Amino acid sequence: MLKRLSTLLIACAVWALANDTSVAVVPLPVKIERSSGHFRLKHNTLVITDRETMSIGMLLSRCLAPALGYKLKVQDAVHPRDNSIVLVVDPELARLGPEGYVLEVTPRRVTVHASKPAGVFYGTQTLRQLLPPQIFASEPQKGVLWKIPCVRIEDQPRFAWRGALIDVARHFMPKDFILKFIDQLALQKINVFQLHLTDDQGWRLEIRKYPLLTKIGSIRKETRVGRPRDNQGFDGKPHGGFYSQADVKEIVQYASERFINVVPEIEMPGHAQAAIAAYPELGNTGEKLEVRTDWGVNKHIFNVNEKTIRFLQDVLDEVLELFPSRFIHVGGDEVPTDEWKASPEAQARMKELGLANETELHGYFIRRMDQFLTCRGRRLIGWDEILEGGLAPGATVMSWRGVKGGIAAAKTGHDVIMTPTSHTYFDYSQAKDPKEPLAIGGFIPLEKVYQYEPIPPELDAASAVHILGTQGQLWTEYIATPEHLEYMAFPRLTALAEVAWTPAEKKNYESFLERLRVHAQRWRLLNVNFRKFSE
Ligand code: TNX
Repeated sequence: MLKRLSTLLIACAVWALANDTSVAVVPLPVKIERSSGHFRLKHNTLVITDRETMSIGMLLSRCLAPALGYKLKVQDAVHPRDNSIVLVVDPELARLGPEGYVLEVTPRRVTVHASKPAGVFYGTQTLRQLLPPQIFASEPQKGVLWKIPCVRIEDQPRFAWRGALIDVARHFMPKDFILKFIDQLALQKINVFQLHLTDDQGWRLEIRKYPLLTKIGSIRKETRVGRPRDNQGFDGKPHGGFYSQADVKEIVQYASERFINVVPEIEMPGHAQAAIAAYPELGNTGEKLEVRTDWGVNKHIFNVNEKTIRFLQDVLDEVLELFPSRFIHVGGDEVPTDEWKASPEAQARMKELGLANETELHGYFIRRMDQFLTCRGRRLIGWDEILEGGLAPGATVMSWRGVKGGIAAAKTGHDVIMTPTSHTYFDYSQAKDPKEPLAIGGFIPLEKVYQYEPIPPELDAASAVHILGTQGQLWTEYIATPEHLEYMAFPRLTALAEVAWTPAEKKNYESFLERLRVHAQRWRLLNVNFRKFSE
């Protein structure tokens, strides 16, 4: 009898803890120990930092202020005291890696310890999610007690690369929205933000040496309505926009304060029509092209002249000045070689270089960029097509056409980011409801993303270390506004954030949905247009 009663009690306690939405943290931390009681945040609670965590403390104070109605004082102090949030770097915690942290909440104080500032930052993101959801409101909340449940959380990410990509080339997204999106990435502990800056339909980055790239290349005269095969014609309205170098500096700075690395992508040798429209000598035919108005793979690509290679390296020089990222993405995907086949110049070049075919010429092109970037202390990334013409020695591969490319690259010792269309393309539709907005195709519902496992079973442990992580893609052919982009991104990107952060054996879809329901309250207050996920 007694035994049964105690089993029942334990079951109740487990149920209560499992359903304890006061600890609704996404992505799920590695270890949470809950104890009774809480810490109460008040107007005179101090944020105590060391020199390295000062800016993190100020950011925390700033982001809590709108809902609190007051700004917590931040002090660089040696001794912790009661009624404080203590943020400290502690080399003793090296076992948790550069992004891990320990967060302890007792009735007297909150402490975040980590071996590096990044870990402290992630501890503060967890802390925000331990507060009542109203903390995400943009104006002072009356009558809310700012209680933080007593916990000890020990946490660290599974993968080093937890990414999101926005294609700002097909549809430009304003800078202020990009900053808002970065806030969302930070909250979910995503640490890589890839900006797809150039494509056939638009060049979105100011390059001082070649002003026509944006003067001509950033505007297309109109856009295809619907999908090409539906033949609904064009909208007759110009579309444009680009980031000035000052905008980029602001974006990169804003992201770096949130421990997010912005990876720029400059597409070559395909997806190049906007650049060729600006500078026709970069093309193969001399034909005067417009910035492309249609979608789909395009036959107009860069030529392989030394002058064009120099041009692109000049562009990269400015890109390297703007983006401190060690990884620089050069695209490399979807390169039909018809123009190179038809071009006497390209054929002569192949002969001179002793290359057997156009695929090898593509490989040569990418290797030239790899050498250039490697000499400057950076690392080249490209889509998995870069494997086909002989992989450049320093290259990292984004495996998008399934996982085969990723497996092949990892087996030969190259680093890989897993970005397969099967699970990480958030431009694909998320429900079969006819009321869903038009999507490019595909079907990737929330649970499918959640169940994604980035390490393919084909890899042994030695090769698996080359899988740096995973990334969600938001291609924008059919996504014209920030609201629509948020709708496609959330909550699927949140599911992928948990895939990338939480140990596989700790993942649980039911628990995720439970926590997501609380997260939805945060999104409402933050004005994030997420898709409802009642399923
Ligand atoms: C393929 S992913 C592309 C993009 C498109 C996307 C649409 C990749 C490397 N290339 O150019 O926008 O499909 O889903």
